[in-house]
Amino acid sequence: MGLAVRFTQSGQPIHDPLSSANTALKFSTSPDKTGFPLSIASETDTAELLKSRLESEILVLDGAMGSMIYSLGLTEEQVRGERFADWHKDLKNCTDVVGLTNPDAIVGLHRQYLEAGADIIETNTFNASPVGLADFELPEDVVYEINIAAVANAKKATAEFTEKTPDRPRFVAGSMGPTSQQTAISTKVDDPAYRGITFEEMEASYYLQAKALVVGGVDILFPETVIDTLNLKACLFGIARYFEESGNRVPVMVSGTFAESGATFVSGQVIEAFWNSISHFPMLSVGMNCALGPDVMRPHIEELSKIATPYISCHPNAGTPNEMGEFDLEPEPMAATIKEWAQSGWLNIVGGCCGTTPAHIKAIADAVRDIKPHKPNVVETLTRLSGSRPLTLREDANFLMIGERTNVTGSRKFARLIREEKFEEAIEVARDQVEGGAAVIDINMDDALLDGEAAMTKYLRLIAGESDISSVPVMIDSSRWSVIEAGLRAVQGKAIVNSISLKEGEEDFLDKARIIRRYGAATVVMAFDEQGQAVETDEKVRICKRAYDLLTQKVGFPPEDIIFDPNILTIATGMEEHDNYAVNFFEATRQIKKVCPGAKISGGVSNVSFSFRGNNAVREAINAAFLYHAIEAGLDMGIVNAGQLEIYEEIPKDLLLYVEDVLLNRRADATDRLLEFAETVKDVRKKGSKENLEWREEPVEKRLSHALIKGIDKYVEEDTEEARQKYDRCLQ
Ligand code: THG
Repeated sequence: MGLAVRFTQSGQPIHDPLSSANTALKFSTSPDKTGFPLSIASETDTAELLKSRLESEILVLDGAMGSMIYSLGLTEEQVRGERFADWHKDLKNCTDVVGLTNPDAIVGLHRQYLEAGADIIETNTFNASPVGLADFELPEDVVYEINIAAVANAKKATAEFTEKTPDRPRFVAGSMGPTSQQTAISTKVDDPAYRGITFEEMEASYYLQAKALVVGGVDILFPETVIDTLNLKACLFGIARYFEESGNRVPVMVSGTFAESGATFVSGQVIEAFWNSISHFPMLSVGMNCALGPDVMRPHIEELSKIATPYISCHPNAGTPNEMGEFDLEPEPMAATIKEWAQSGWLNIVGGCCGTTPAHIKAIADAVRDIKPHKPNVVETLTRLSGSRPLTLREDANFLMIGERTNVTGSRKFARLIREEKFEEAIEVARDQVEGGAAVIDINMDDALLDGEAAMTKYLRLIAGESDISSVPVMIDSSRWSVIEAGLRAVQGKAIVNSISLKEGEEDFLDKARIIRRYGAATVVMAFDEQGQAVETDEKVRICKRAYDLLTQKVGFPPEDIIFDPNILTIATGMEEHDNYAVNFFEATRQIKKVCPGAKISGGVSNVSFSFRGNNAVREAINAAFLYHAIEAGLDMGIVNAGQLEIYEEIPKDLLLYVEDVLLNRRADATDRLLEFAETVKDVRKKGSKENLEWREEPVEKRLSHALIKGIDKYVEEDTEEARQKYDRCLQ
């Protein structure tokens, strides 16, 4: 697209928020610095009214606006009005400007929907952001003014109706559309790393629109028709930033647009993954609109209503477009479908999108009157992450593997590929990790010879286009904050930051945590403070507990989004003071789990065996035995070489004895004995390591389980066939 739009950080408002008529929104107290509003709504009377009505009834939203404006039949001249008579771009398709040049026409349309029974009407601002209106080359101050005018039009109409029925006030929601730009996917077929726009540009654009809408006086902000979750995250980031900077707050409704498959319309994220990506933002409602007629939307809205915690909204199209591209679902059948969903207890706010008219809204309003609204879900507090698919760590979850190989400091091969810009091959490293069982991949670009921010951004964008890799959440690993933030701006899913710590003191720690929260990510917290890295058990526990209290009490960081890393340090180095490192880790893990309820524990597992570099057989045995004990102590996840993990039960008993003597610090000469024994293991393993087929001697059940755990598919057909013949029924 190459849109030459540039935005100032805050935009240049034509109204000063402080002097605006909208003073009711001002907070009397200074805003918290959580990176978020702590409550979903401002302390305004309207917000309270809105919430109280939602408790007892289903509220009705208006219907399509664009088609109504086109049906007015305004000419190019009429759309331009006097003000834009000489504008160098055609404005006929700029429906948003009509509110400025023909305000009465827009007020008239709003009236029709209010007459039909709408409780909430949307401002005519679907495209009215700098990015959304870029094609028309209107300057930012005009974009700002369009929003102000649009709110005034909507409020004029609602005021008339609220005056008539004061016990039933009508509300104005500021519509914020998706724009034509994508941050989550490439819009150039030959360049998968291309993005039409950056996260920062998107955020600044939505910031300006949110500010204009709130200053104009909306009751609600409504990012809707979301087809790209990263755009939405930028939008919510911009809204949160505006709320914090101004002290103003209004409730926020969010509505996504999903394809028939149930994935976000262009960025391909399934519903639960979408919800996990945005659930950090305390919104009034989440819902679905556009793309689908009610028939196809049914299972998707049902799913959303079962997993999301806010109120649920839904405003589908009037059916799927026919061959002529028209929406021909009539008001009555559409209302009947929505009524059935409402009766099923799924909905709080209903309305219509493309193809709907005041007649549809009237039918819907009549249909849902007196039906009990959906009761917001209370869900289990679990660590919930996402790529394009959700990842939930349930209480009984198995140990979660985080792939370590996509790390320029952890793999010579990966480092070479990135340095030589062989990105296609570098993507295969991630794929191997996922195929090897990694449920998350750790990505690190910390190399002095690399532009870390650029490499992180490019790599994340590239894997976003690989459906098997992008299905898993990413762990953004860097010791440089700017690289972490570059990573956060490139992922639509709910990621994990790796890592923050108290190394630079409390203020720096809390600032970063707030920003992470605003991006909606979880975070690894290293057991590190102003004095350095924690080595002893009590230091590890003390630092983690201190970090936990700070995060939960000062930032409102959810415990389940905190992942402590109590430092896996290298053992068997020959230095006596390292002998208890593994034991300290196990013990600290136990204690941290007790004193920091809800938090998870992780670590870089391969670190523990660095001293056996060059002897993979022994390294793998140490890693596997370490994992066995760490998991027993409560380790929830770990950064490992996925696909290469040895199985504890399969470590030769003699080797295991020497390894555990070292790990558990059972005797003073443990390291010497392991070193001596390692010499013999090295040779034996080297010969057999090409393809150690000892396991093929086992009975078929054992072989199948070995192949499953190791991901070996070579013998699967013959083994399953043998098993099938052995048993009476396949299921057995
Ligand atoms: N905690 C947290 N993050 C971390 C670590 C940690 N990130 C990085 C690291 N530690 C975990 N990742 C790795 C990756 C690779 C190796 C070890 C840890 C490794 N690599 C081989 C080696 O150095 O011998 C490389 C071999 C090769 O080049 O192929 O062992 O602790 N939060």
